[in-house]
Amino acid sequence: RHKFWETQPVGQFRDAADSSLADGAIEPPTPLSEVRADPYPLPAAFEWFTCDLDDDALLADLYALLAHNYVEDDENMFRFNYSPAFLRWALRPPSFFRAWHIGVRAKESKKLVAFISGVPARIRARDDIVRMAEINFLCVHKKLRSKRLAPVLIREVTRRVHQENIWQAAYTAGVVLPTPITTCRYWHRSLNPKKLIDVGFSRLGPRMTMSRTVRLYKLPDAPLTPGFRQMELRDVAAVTRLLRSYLAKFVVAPDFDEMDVEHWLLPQEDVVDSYLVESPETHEVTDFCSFYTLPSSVLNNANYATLKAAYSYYNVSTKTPLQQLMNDALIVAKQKNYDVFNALDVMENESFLKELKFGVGDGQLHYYLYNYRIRNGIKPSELGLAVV
Ligand code: NHW
Ligand code: EN5
Repeated sequence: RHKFWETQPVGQFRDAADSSLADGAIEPPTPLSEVRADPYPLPAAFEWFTCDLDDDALLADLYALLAHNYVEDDENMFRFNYSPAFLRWALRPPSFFRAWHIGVRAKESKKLVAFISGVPARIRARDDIVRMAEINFLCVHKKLRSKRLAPVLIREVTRRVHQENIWQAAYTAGVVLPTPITTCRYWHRSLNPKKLIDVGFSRLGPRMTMSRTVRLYKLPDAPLTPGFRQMELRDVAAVTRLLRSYLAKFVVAPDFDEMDVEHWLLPQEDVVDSYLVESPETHEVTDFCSFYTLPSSVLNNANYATLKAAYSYYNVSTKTPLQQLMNDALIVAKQKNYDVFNALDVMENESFLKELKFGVGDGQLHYYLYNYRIRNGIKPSELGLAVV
């Protein structure tokens, strides 16, 4: 049934009943000298191409490949539209490897037709901190689908990860593969309900009028919590401390240091936004929230080309109730003209979704580990890892 995935060191559906299988690596590392030295063969018309994201022209090509061929919802009404600045941010965290930004081009035209990427991360599973690759942006041009190109891309990124002596990976997908460690639901909070209804992202509820709907989702003009402000460079140490102690509660979570926090959480316009609460009395940083910006193209709509979406990222509350903190996040997102605020049911998000008028979406996000078993999986609320 899964001709490719059956050959890979991932939890197989048939292993579920086998209680002799322990948590941790599924297969041991091999000596680096045994890692295949040359790239996997591609069909003759194509060639491998390591992408240099410093190069604006290449970045524009990658942007275009994804904007036209990346993930759509199940009814093909919307397609993720990651911005060039976002792609640079997502693909160049501390200690990234250029060799893990892998393109496939047509030999003749040099047109970019497929892509896969990895970035390094330290991820903790229970009490085991593991060097991993986070794999993302797997994309094959629509005209080259169903030709078994994806397994070649996956084998090639695996080879290049192995060359760095890294043997595990984390990834997410909207499709079911062998075997998710957990399955999350998307929730959506309307900020601009009229536009969302006009583009078919949401519907007018039963017995609701447009004006009642607009009133239902109305938010204050400015955040309510005293001391709520944007995160700055000088906050990196305090935010790292807050986040590290918070993420310790989850079964699977990243092991962030200050360099990671500076990269992943310091605000960058239209890429990532982070806010914190600095106590007006003690000047202590007590709470933190963040979201990233991922617009979607609206396919086949005469009035609108894009939907501006914010995605909940990492949030930590120690003094301000999480619900109040996230309400302030909704308020600033509304001020910044986002149409919708999305969140998964990971971490403690269940505690505010219903109260803050999020509604459940039709999409799911499955989380996976490569060459690492977590018996019986975990609940979304035990997951402390957010990926872009
Ligand atoms: S999930 C987003 C993936 N991208 C999209 O959905 C974009 C639109 N779709 C496409 O571009 C985030 C194509 O449909 C793709 C498949 C390229 C998805 N993950 O070439 P074939 C990520 O980027 C399997 C993994 O004929 P295609 C995470 C499928 O099950 N596998 O299909 C990426 C089948 O295998 P099976 C996927 O439609 C994580 C085989 O591919 C998959 O032309 C990657 C069919 O290939 C998916 N999303 O191209 C894994 N979708 O065994 C990383 C399909 O069932 C693993 N497949 O026969 C770790 C590696 C590093 C390890 C380091 C130690
Ligand atoms: C790797 N980082 O399906 C990610 N999105 O619910 C790759 N639905 O936007 C994998 N179908 O429910 C990504 N509106 C997997 C997700 C792929 C994209 C996807 C879903 C998530 C989505 C929307 C639009 C549906 C359009 C028709 C949806 C309902 C919102 C409504 C708002 C008001 C209150 C009730 C809910």
